[in-house]
Amino acid sequence: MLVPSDTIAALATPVGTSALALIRASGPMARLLVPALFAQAPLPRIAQHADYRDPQGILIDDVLFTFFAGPNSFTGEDCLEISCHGNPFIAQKILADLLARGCRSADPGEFSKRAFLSGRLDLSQAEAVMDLIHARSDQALAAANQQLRGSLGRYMAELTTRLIKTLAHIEAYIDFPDEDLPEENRQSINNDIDTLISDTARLLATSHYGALLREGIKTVILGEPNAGKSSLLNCLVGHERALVSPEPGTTRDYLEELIIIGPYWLRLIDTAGLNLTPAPLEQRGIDKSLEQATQADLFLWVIDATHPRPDLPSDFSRLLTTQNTLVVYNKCDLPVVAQSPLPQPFQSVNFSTITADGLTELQAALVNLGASFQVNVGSEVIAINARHTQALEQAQNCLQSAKLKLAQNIASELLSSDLRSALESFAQISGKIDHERILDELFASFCIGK
Ligand SMILES: Nc1nc2c(ncn2[C@@H]2O[C@H](COP(=O)(O)OP(=O)(O)OP(=O)(O)O)[C@@H](O)[C@H]2O)c(=O)[nH]1
Ligand SMILES: [Mg+2]
Repeated sequence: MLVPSDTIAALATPVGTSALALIRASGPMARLLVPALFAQAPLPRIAQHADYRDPQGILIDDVLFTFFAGPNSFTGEDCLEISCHGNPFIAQKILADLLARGCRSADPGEFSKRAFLSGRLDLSQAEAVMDLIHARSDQALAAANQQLRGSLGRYMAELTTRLIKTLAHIEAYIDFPDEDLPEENRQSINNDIDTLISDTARLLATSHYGALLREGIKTVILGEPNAGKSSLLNCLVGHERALVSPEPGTTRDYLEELIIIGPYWLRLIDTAGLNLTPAPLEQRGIDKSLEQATQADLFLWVIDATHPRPDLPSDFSRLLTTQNTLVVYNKCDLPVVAQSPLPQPFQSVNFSTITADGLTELQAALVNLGASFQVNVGSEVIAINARHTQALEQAQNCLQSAKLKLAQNIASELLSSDLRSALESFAQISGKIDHERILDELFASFCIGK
């Protein structure tokens, strides 16, 4: 892979007024910039105080700069980090000066791409940097941190070693076309492929959890009109996000809010009340509720406990399971009536959005439901992303096809070709394969300065 020879520079902190801003440069010029800008020697990993002056000698700001000598830097190259006062005007002036001195403006994700190209990070670790920046919950943070420390890379390295061994086993026979694979070898190769398939499947099972950590657990609040769904959303969000009124049919269109519950990030969706005999406008609201419900991970079914509960329309009730539903008996601050048994043994809590009684129980029940999505792979929290999922699915198809060929006693060459394709798909995850397009696509989704 081509190792870059130019020096890139970018603002690493958001544009806006803040206490400090950080500008960084990476590449061969970083070492030369220190004496040129600050008349000091580039001492690695020591923060130094200096005046930043433009080429005419006019003071821009007093700054703190740190030089990192490659390969002991994030990118693996010589790097210079400059902390200035967090005024976007100052930060832009410093950046413009660095560009005028020969640096190039960094593309999105280019610092991480260089870290990958120099072998400091594998591809899954570079992606974890992005996950870390976007993590909004303890679980997302834990998964990103473990991936950054190489959890997925290690798992893939182990699978890859085993696959190479199996491949070598088969290829040993290709050189002797007259000899069939002996039966006992066929058995052991079959077992090896089986365990590779099941270990790949264990990783694939974390895909849904990965999506939940990155996008939030989609939690739809549903129930009859006036049950207190919007009040529940407001209660969980902590402010008046949704309109509430004693009139049934207040919420016509769904609305969405993100909240943190325990270690999870929930995408909470308030929906229009489900009336079994709706007027035409109400029906449109209910159609939208159904659209949301069909994509939901969790449901909060709100029941007004002051009167006997109506049934849910069947389109909705068939989506509810004991694993994905929490029933909220609301308005428990008022006199309540006995309720008919629920259609399934759902977990339930008694609640009042007025007094917030039951809030702790409700949050604990949501955390419990959230935990059911987590799939542990050994002791590690692994939560793969869509790119990993695609590569692993390809690998699984190839392994399945190899298994079939083995069973049908098809030539070893074809068997080994399937296993080689599986190997390539494995290699895509850590990026140990030369594939410029994948890299460009992947790093383009990063932010500038990262
Ligand atoms: N006493 C009492 N009243 C509540 C409680 N929760 C909601 N309410 C009242 O019930 C009425 C309806 O509340 P909403 O939150 O608008 O109900 P909704 O389910 O969103 O209603 P729609 O959007 O019309 O389907 C309002 O007058 C609320 O103040 C509660 O826990 N106790
Ligand atoms: Mg409402």
